[in-house]
Amino acid sequence: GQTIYLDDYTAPGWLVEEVHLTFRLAPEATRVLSKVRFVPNPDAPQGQFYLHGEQLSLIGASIDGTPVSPEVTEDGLTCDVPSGAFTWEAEVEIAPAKNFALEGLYMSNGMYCTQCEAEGFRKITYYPDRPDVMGVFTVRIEGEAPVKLSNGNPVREGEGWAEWHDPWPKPAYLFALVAGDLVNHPDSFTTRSGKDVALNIWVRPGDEGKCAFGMEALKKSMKWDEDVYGREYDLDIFNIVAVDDFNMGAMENKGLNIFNSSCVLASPETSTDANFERIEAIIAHEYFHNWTGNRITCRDWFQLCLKEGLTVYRDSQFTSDMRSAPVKRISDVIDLRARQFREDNGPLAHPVRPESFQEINNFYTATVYEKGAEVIGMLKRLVGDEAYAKALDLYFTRHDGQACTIEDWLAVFEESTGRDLSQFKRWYSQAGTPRLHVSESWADGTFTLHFRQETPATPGQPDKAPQVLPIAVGLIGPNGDEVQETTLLEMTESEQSFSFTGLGARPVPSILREFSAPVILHRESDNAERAFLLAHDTDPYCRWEAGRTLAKQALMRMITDNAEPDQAYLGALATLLSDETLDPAFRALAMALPSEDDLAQTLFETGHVPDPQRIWEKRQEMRDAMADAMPDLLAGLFAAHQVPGTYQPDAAPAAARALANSALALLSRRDGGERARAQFAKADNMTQELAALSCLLSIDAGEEELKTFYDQWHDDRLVMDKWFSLQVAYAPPAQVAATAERLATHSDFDMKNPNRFRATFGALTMTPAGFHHASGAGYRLLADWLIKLDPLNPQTTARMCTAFQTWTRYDADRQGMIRAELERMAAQPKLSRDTSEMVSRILA
Ligand code: B3K
Ligand code: ZN
Repeated sequence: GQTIYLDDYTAPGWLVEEVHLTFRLAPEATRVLSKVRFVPNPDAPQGQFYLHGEQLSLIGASIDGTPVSPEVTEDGLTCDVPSGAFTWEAEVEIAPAKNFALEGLYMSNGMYCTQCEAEGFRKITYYPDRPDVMGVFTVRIEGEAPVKLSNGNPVREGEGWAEWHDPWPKPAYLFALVAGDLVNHPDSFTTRSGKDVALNIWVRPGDEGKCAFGMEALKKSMKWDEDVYGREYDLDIFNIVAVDDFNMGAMENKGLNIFNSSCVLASPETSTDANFERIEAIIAHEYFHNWTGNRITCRDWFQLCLKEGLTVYRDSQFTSDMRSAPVKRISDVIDLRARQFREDNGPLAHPVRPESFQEINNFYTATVYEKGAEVIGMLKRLVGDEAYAKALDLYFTRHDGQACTIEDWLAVFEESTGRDLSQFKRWYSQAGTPRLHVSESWADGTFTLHFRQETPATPGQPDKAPQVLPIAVGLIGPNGDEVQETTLLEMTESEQSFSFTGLGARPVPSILREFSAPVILHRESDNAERAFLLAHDTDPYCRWEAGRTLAKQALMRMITDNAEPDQAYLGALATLLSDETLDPAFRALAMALPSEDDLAQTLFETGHVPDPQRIWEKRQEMRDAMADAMPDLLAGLFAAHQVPGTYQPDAAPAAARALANSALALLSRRDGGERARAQFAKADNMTQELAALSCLLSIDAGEEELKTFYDQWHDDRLVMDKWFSLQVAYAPPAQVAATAERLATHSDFDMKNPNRFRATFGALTMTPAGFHHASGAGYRLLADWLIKLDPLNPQTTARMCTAFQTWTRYDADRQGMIRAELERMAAQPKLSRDTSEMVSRILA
């Protein structure tokens, strides 16, 4: 494949003033007429006129009304054009009903919809499909569908047609069109300057009852962005559409956000607490893109983190404000370690701003999104809240309407704070997770922390320079009182020491409070000290981390030395769980053991070859030990956190359910599933029903309940996804692959639907003892299905290849089997650019 480099960027020779599009919709033969006003870019040489275009049949083209015969290739066309401004017109034909890649214009359950980011617009018509070309779009839709939507404001409509106009210049990736038999859940919002905005969530008939929660989340997001960032909405109407077949979560098209139905439809009966929280966050995320992404967009796709890192950061601030900030921070750390550290530690490691790619869709990663957000969090910590607000105001005023770079972003911080951010900028260019080693010394009332940072080599980057690390530290005295409140140390060297003077006794340090930098902290410490921090630290993240480290050390000793479950850990956990002053959500998080994947990585890094089966067994043993060590405490927690009355998805009742259900999972290991069965039978919401069913499946029970669940929900697509993934995730390790294989033959399986495919095969890859089973059946099955999916849907196929990114951790047999599967995939004729890039990077 062809590689694109950041350094090769050149400005566009031609700019777009206006675009008029007419769609004559038909499933097999949609005609797209385009009329584009091009003007020479005064700041760049014009060069050869080039328009992107893929899988289009060109019917005809003209320039200023005179027919032309452009030179058409597989991915675009060139044409001789006048030297001044001109009007380009073209008519193309496309077949949305045959588009299973779900990129460009496609159909989902008879409804037309689009997905253009990153480079899907070129599958709709010939166009300069790059984010630094921004035009004002007018769109006419012709067809039988009763509802026809596009970006911006509605202009006119008549029998069989509708016209939309978007006054804000935008790149083609933000274009959207929807047409179908849809019903809406309407509402409205008045902006702080008094403008009325019509709000709609459009869904398939039958789903009307699942829109209210998303609508409330939208209104909260609109208000929050005004209050916190001073950003108002800028059109008369804001539409959200739910689509069943969608490659990702959602898309921020200007004024017409398109959502995977799993990320917007919610009801107590069909959605879990986790679903509700995720929907609220994604609605906010897409809405916040209206300023960070749409009004200010990216110059080129290398700058993706400019909009994604910032928007993830903004949505995490929103969730912290709506729910519990400490719980959100801890959940984000868990997620960052599970997905971003995993990526950073393997063959797919890349900088937050990548420097080259073959297929940009492969770079919508945890590194660009979540590490990109961490970088902004560090920046805010370093400059302070006020300076952050000032820099953001400058960013919005200076760059409104522009396509920008990371340099533009950092410049507003440098100018508004006077800081030199050249070293900080390494966070954007250097891949890999820094390891931060710390040791301590104590003499004459002075306590000193000695830090050393190093970042392991990553593909293409053998040597790493020191980064700017904001390290938030507090000190706790021997009696448990905080003697030094949180202070921010700014580390810039490879090795650096910081002293605290005038102390009466040697303190215990609480380091990396709030997880102030995305690093792996190495600190020699003993169980007694960790238990002390678990009991006394005032920082919730550090407190949780102390417990996690205790659990991890205990599990590591069980795996490597056959040790018994650590009584000190179990005792400390029991103390924490009994503390009624602690948020139940925090206690539920403290109860969760480090994941199998986390343990595998830690084993690998400490010189062991991880055995997935053994990791699974030892975790099970630890869970049994937890159940045995505190039966009364667990039963008490379970009983005390039952939530009476009507289901509410808010943080407080959700936290109570989380704690009760964590207790239930352990209790079920010893009560034969009695409590879980009772909960399943009386559940009136999906959180309780699914938790009970999971508990039963995890103890090899629940056969009956699984059937009941199917009978109850077989008509609900989103709940059926849960039915598929649950069975794979809770099968005994030796049965995981066989279960996924059997489910793929079920009449409700549909490989063309990404949600269903991920429910089945994503569950396989996220069940390590099953996926990595020594038989190799998991690897074979996944490769078989990825080979089948690739010709239909390259994006989802490529994304799921990441299951193999940890392969070099494992033993020679497993490595051999994985390599063989990757090579078998690589050898497929006509493998997509997406998948071939992923496979070759993983194998490299
Ligand atoms: N910007 C989209 C993601 C597009 C992915 C293209 N493969 C959703 C989001 O980040 O909000
Ligand atoms: Zn985004």
